[in-house]
Amino acid sequence: MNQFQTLGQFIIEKQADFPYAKGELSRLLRDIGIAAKIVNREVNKAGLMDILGSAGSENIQGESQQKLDIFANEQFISALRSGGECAILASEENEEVIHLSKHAKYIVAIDPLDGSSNIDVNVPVGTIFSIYRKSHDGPATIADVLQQGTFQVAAGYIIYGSSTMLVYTTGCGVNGFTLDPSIGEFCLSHPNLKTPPTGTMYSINEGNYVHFPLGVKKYIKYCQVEDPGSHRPYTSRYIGSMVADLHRNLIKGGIFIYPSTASAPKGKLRLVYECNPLAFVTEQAGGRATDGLGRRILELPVMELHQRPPIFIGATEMVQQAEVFMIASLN
Ligand code: P6P
Repeated sequence: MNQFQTLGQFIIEKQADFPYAKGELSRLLRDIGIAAKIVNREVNKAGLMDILGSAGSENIQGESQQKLDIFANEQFISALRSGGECAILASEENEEVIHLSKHAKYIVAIDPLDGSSNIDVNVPVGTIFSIYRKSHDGPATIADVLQQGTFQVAAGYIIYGSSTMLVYTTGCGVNGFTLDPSIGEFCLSHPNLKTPPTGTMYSINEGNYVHFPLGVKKYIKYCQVEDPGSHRPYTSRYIGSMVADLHRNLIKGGIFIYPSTASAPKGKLRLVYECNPLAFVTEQAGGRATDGLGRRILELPVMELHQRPPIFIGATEMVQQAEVFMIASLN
């Protein structure tokens, strides 16, 4: 007997929190949930299908596209097109925005399958999404996608891991839903999810150490120095799949850092598709997300679709401590 509330029941119940809501956002979240279930099915059997490996093509980022990247992208485009509640879809896999329903009032930015290079080795991957309201009357334009993160109406992620979870916020806290394959429904498993104020895990690709800013190097050493009073040395945990690293840290407490590196002088992770949605979720869960110098990710001006900032995200006290080293090391 399933005693959990389903995503659909929860969305309808919470719709009452928005007195002027007419159901469009509820239907949009439903459409994302539907596509996520289809993607989950393929991710879970990827090893059995001719759907592993590279598609032999590159995305707008110049990254090798995996067959599942393309499949996932197509599923979200299809679900949002048929749902009719999305005016424009900006996908990390596409160079141009995709115009869907002319009279819809919502904009969606999505990374359909983040971390997909990990699929062939069975490491968790994820979908990341952001929802904005069209900022004007008339047809939606690219300007509607380039909105500051504080204007997000909703944001969340799906993690395809040991179980499949959908975690999202509409600005009234964070709730997590676990997919019950026996009934094909996302069920409320993590109500009012809060991240611990501090933690003992730090996530960063230390292979880039020599190219890190001095403040990051100093913070890494701070994490590694023995200090039983503050539970140091911390544990290093880096999966290389942002949704998986973010989700673990959100639940257990930790910090994820992707600073500037030699190959990514401004950072690697995209402001629109990864940083803003995950920053919205993290802040709503009581955490902090900045560029390492105290500027909230959500307040960074969005100048172009594939913009990349440094990101320090996770437990508030850990992010603040890293910022102390970053600011003290500014030349
Ligand atoms: P690196 C995956 O390619 C991704 O976009 C994120 O999911 C992940 O956190 C990051 O890149 C890993 O990058 O340079 O450490 O391999």
